[in-house]
Amino acid sequence: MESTRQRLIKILESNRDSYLSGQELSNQLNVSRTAVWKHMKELGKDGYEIEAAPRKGYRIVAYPDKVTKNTLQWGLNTSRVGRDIFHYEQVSSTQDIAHQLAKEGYGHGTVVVADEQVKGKGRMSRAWHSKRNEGIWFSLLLKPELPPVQAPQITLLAAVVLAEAISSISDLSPQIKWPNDILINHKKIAGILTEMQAEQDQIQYIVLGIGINVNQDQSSLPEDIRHKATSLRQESGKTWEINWLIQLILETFENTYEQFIQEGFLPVKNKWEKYGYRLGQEVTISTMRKAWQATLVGIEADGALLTRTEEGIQEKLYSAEIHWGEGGYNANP
Ligand code: BT5
Repeated sequence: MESTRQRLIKILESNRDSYLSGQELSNQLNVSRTAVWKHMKELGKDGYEIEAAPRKGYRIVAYPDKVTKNTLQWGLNTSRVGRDIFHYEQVSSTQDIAHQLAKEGYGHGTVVVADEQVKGKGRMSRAWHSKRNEGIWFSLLLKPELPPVQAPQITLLAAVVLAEAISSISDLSPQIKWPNDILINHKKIAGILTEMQAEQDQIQYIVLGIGINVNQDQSSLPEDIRHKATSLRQESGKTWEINWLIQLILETFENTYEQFIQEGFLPVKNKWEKYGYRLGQEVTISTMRKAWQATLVGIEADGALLTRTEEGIQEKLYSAEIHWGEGGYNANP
């Protein structure tokens, strides 16, 4: 059931160009005029700008960029992703909350989003900087009916979603650095963390964590990563509306995910390779014991990176350190 507030927002939105009197709104919503007025005040606190003209009534003039469950769900064009949204101003990590919600029985597509994380996590216990209101920090709960070996495909899919979403709204050229970093001009703009609970042959759930730097300028990125990190604003010179971006990503995710469920991994693989960083180029690969040169060929269905040496020997890599070469990611500025 939609709340009165959600209905009120919808009515105001569909009458953007005209005024609605308090009486009309009270009739349509079936609440008192005082209740209408109270809701208006609450909307104002959430950043909606509502013009109240004497004898004419109310009219919505601007939407907030303040992220709330309502602003995110308003106009969200998905069927399952984002039906349940939990928004917090500050959390330790959205991942932990999403795990908790999974245990409480929340379903596929549940979103946990925060303005700020004080203990944002990267892979292998690394830290993820998630300052207030400067980026998108969210976790998506997924319940795919797949065996655990296919989980890496979902991570690769998420990277494709981010690259596609960024390309669709800008002239920027995002690239996916294997396995899952999104780079623009060799600098990291987004990261993905996939955590899974599984039985032997079935995934119970996946918590897919996505962090995207949006409105930071150089000085608000922590010093230790400044040389290798960037934000949408730095790359595009524009400030971006966070609500709208999250909606775009959720919608792109749902479409790509549905295609993956129906058609399998091939479309994801093809798109991933379209954005793959340094694909077709030679890089240096190292493990604890040796270092060698190889050309990056593509990705495999199990998430491995396919490489080929000069002698034509193909090898699948699951983990190794890659030196991205002259002017590449991580190179000194
Ligand atoms: C990642 O790990 O890139 C996964 C990041 C996932 C973050 C999301 S935010 C919502 C959800 N809740 C969480 O707590 N996490 C997820 P990894 O590939 O391990 O990269 C981590 C490394 O990236 C760090 O060691 C830094 O070098 C660098 N880094 C940290 N914060 C960054 C930032 N904001 N932008 C760019 N690089 C960053």
